[in-house]
Amino acid sequence: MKKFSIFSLARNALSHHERWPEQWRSPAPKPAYDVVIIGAGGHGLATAYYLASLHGITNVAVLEKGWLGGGNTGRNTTVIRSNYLWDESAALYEHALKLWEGLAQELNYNLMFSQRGVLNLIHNVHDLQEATRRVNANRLNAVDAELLTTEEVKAFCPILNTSTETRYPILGGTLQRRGGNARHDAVAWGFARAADARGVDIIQNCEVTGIDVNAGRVTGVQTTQGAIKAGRVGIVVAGHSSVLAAMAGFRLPIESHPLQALVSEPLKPVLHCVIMSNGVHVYVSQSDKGELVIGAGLDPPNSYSQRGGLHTIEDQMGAIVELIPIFSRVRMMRSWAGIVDVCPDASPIIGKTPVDGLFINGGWGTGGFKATPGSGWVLAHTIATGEPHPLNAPFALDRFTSGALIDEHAAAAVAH
Ligand code: FAD
Ligand code: PYC
Repeated sequence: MKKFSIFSLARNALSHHERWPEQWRSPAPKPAYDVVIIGAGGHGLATAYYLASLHGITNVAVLEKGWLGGGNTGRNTTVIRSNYLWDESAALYEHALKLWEGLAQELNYNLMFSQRGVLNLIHNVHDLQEATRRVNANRLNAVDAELLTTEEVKAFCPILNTSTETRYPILGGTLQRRGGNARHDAVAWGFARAADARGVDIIQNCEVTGIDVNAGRVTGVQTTQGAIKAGRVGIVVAGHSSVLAAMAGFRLPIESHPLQALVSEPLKPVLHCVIMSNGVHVYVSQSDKGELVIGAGLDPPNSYSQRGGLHTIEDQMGAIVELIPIFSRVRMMRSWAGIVDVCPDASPIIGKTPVDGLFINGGWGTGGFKATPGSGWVLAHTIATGEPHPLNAPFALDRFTSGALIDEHAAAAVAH
């Protein structure tokens, strides 16, 4: 058996992957589906998977203008946590975290989910007050959260510079031990394979160019591969939510910005947790390949270009070297950006739209990766039943007219 495996490995290595079975089909679109999901990021694919697996709705197409997982899902820095302030958010993100905890097994796919702990640093009195309040709120919501002193921060992550001589000294931190990372591409691939296996058509290189509405009801979409009819359509396009909403004739309170990240050359294991600092606007973790994965705040201009300015990266490099001086001679390998859609209260919109049968899931800003399974789960419920689940009801679009905002700017953290 061992011999066979080695030969098989060698054959596959030399065969340019010729004999590798495809993990999902590449079907041509049918003229009509029960449900069309626009956007094959993690959220769109998870929605399709849960429609099929939990609600028995399998006549579903997921339409993707590029390649699946090529948007923010494949560009994000993979921080997963559920330590949000308000009850509504804690419930939603904690639901997602619980799904993450069983997801690799459920999808039978190695998501490299690693609960290595997320440490948020405190640098000033305001940070300390906000952190204390949020740790207390988290505990009331059964979300694990700890408030650490400077000494406890140092003991948990010894490479941090806790000197009082720095520009923004570390006064403490909050720790969510169940937080961590997952392999972003694998999340898209795992959901895609599982949705495809249940009959969902995933159609790549298929851009939606129009949304058909008749008498206030959605009837289908126009695409670069032709018209497709559907009585229920979900818009799940991250940074392009406003563009798709405009096609259906309504506006969203969303601004789109580039968000950048970069990775270093690979290093031996040196950082075992995720470090985030709102105060100095930087966060870092180490991937299983050894690269430091580093991110910063939003690039301020509104833009649909998937790249940002060098000055943002320069600032984050300065911040990281102050926090972790041993990184000062590490070379950076590549940088990139995604487009994130930001709501005024830094919380997502998940639910109905002014058009009957048309649903939206967007506005996750800089923090939607962590919600991927939970987000798909609640949107699938909403599309299947026509009504929001209690978990996503507070995140309706009409909160911007009712005033019931869910202000998570502090928890959305470093990037806002
Ligand atoms: P996407 O993966 O972007 O999927 C949307 C898809 O829609 C895309 O593939 C796009 O091509 C497609 N699409 C758009 N328009 C059309 C159209 N007209 N027709 C067909 N398809 C269309 N979140 C965290 O929780 N933790 C993090 O650490 C984190 N770090 C981040 C770092 C960076 C640099 C960035 C950019 C984002 C980060 N995020 C993070 C945010 C997170 O990536 C997103 O909130 C999340 O991935 C959104 O998932 P999605 O499936 O909705 O979007
Ligand atoms: O939401 O935790 C987060 C996050 C980290 C980096 C970008 N977003």
